Amino acid sequence: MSTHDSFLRVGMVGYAFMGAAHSQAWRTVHRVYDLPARVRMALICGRDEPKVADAADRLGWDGHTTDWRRLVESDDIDVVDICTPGDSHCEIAIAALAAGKHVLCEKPLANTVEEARRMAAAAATARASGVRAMCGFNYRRVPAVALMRRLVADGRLGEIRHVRAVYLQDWIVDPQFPLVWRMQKDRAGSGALGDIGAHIIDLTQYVTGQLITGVSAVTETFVKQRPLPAGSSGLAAQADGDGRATGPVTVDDAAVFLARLDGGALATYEATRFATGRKNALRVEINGSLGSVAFDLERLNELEFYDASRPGPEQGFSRILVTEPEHPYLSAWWPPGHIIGYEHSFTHQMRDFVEAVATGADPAPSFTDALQVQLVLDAVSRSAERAAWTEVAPVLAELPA
Ligand code: SOE
Repeated sequence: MSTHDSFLRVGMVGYAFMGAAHSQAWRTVHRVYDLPARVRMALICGRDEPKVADAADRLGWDGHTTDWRRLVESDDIDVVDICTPGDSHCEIAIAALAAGKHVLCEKPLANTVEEARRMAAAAATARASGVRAMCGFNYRRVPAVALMRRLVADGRLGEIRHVRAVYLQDWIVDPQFPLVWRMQKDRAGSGALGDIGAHIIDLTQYVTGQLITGVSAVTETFVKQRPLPAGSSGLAAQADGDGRATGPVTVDDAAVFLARLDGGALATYEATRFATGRKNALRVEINGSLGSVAFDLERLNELEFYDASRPGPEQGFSRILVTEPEHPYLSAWWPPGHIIGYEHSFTHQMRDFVEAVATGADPAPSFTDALQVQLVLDAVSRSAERAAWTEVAPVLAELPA
């Protein structure tokens, strides 16, 4: 176990939305759960010195740096947490693993299959010396999602026939919303597909235990040119009718696809940033031969369950309030009925990661699991380009022997 005086010393790269969410979880996790190692928030890294100094102070980090290489090579760091845009995941993760640091990397794992493959290979090599790597698909750790998985694994749904998953946001409906990094292919890899589609791909595969084998997809970029963000450089600029500098949106705004899963289920997926009025609506419904479950992230303390084995007159969807101590992750929180929120999924993620690292177990999802999601994303993009059914390459073929 690579802990120091039973402390795991964390260095985090990035301090925006995900950096803040991860910081909140690192601050909390060993105070909520009884863990084999406590967490020390040692070092935070960002490119802008005054901003990263402020972030360190605000988010509770002991020190800050503008040099991620210094962070990954430091003898005083055990874990590197990567919360940067996708274009730097591969380089930072591979350097950190080579330096013997355990790595937690935000989703999607990388911007391309080629990068994800190199990351998974580096993680496999590092694992031989006890170094662990995990990808941050935090929604796996929502208690109601973990309960769905348990119900499926216990056979309560029988044979799974249908998976219906959507992830709907609306934050760029306004065409004047600026061309931030999430709309640039070289920074983000893809748009709604990789950012939020990746979540529903991972979540549905996790819950059903089935992998996507092929897809038929359409994608669309509804607003093709947007105003440049203040202070941006390096983007190919044009001018709009009012003389403001604009640049091209190089990713999808929405991706819709159907899929086959290897256990025989049929699935449909929709990921969009143009669902006006829908802020962060991740919804999943799964129908099996013996029952169904339905989950909505905007009501994350609840799970709808239809149990077809109940007597006819009693049948119907029931609403489980997922706040009991027997429910996944909840024994350490509040008394039943005292609900939790979005940030708890990250605390649960850190709990599982710290436990795995400190006890020498493999955390999940591994980089190989995340590579498999990347292969699905890639198949979706290629299917949309070719307007044709596209098989998902098997993940093992992607890894070196
Ligand atoms: C995008 O808007 C985003 O912040 C994703 O990047 C996160 O992964 C998702 O949890 C919420 O939406």
